[in-house]
Amino acid sequence: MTKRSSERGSAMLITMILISAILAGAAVLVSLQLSTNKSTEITSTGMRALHCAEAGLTLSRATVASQRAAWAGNLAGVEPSWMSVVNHDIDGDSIADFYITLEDDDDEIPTNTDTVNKPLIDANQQVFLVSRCGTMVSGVFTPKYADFPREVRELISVTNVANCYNGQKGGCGNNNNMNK
Ligand SMILES: [Ca+2]
Ligand SMILES: [Ca+2]
Ligand SMILES: [Ca+2]
Repeated sequence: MTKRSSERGSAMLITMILISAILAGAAVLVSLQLSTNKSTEITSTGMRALHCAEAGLTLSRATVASQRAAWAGNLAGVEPSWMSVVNHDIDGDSIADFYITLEDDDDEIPTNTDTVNKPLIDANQQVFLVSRCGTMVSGVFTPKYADFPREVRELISVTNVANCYNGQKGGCGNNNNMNK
């Protein structure tokens, strides 16, 4: 092999190494861009699902509070029938966007004489309002955004005594507070 052809071989090898490096770099850049786009999309869909569930909370809060007497019998994970007065369609496509249920808090433990929690009986005029983004059809819940079954909850507290607050002596609604 002449010196000249040896130099030509080395130059070609270096060129091929450079081209390979450039191609590899380009591939990494494309892959990074794709994954950035994907994660932006995931974040934005997740946010939409969360906002949808939060809208359910906001729209339902007043109705749930006003139906205090009808909480009983509606603590088993099914949306109360009286929730139908609330418009469930927030984007105007005539399909309900959220599903509301009530869940009792652990109100029999440990302050009352009951030692067993009774999730179907509200003993302290407090329940969780639970809002899920999606639609319930024939007992099957389908999240509005398939991979984002968002759910938000808020403790709703209602008392029968006007202008009463838990910090005052005797508590609120005979629930006995810490003040003596
Ligand atoms: Ca809708
Ligand atoms: Ca209970
Ligand atoms: Ca309760």
